[in-house]
Amino acid sequence: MRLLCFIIASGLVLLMAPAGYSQGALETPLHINARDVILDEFGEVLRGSATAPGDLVQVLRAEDGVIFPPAVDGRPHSSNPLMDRGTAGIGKFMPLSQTRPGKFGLSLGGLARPVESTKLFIRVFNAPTLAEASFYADSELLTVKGNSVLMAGIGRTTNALDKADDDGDGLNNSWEKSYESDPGNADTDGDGMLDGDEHLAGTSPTDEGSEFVVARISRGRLSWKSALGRRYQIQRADAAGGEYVNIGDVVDADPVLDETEIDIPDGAGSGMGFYRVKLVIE
Ligand SMILES: [Ca+2]
Ligand SMILES: [Ca+2]
Ligand SMILES: [Ca+2]
Ligand SMILES: [Ca+2]
Repeated sequence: MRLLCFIIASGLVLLMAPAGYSQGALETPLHINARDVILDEFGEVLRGSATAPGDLVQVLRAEDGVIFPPAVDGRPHSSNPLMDRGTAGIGKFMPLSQTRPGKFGLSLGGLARPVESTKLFIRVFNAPTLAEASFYADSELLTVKGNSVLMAGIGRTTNALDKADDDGDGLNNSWEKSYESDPGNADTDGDGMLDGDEHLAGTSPTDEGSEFVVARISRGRLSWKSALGRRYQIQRADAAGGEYVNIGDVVDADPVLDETEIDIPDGAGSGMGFYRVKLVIE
């Protein structure tokens, strides 16, 4: 009788022990969730759904508590090994009803559950595989503590895997991959504007119809294709081959439309000169 009481008592002690001590006995999986919607380098929500997990998510160990950048091909640094079952996709474990997920949830259970005090972080890529990826983002350093759920803040995948600019056009190799432009040709679409300049202007480096042109002059108003956040300077010349001079102040792009329209400065009317719009690079 005395022995039986002792066994019950020790069982209670085990259950009431701190979570870190009892985690092995309880076998509770470690849950890791994205805190916010994750955006890619273009500001678009990362792709993937509950039924078809998409862009690549990795759980990496930070052995010395240090996060190192990946290699050019996306492989993790040797001090940040991929954890057992530490691969997932955007959309995993998200409710089916969620139409714009951009998040993930994953669980590491059984033998894959990291032990107490393990330091880890989440790395998210802008594509489902390393071969397709060009940009990534890392969460902050996370520490396994009892049974608490780890909430990973990722932000945007704006870290370039390949920062080199092989053709010197101002666009690094990662952006060339994102745009599907040619990393060995400074003006991929041959429209006279360098790939890097097209990136700054918000035009497409792979579409010769997407360049920087005056779209319309009508009744003393000038309109052109513009991109949010860009600033422009209007210039005028008396003849097509003449010298262009700045007229008016620098103009901010229309914040809503993909075109900006203004009164032609200095009261110059249509047909009285040649105009062009220059992107202001600051
Ligand atoms: Ca380039
Ligand atoms: Ca290029
Ligand atoms: Ca071009
Ligand atoms: Ca173009």
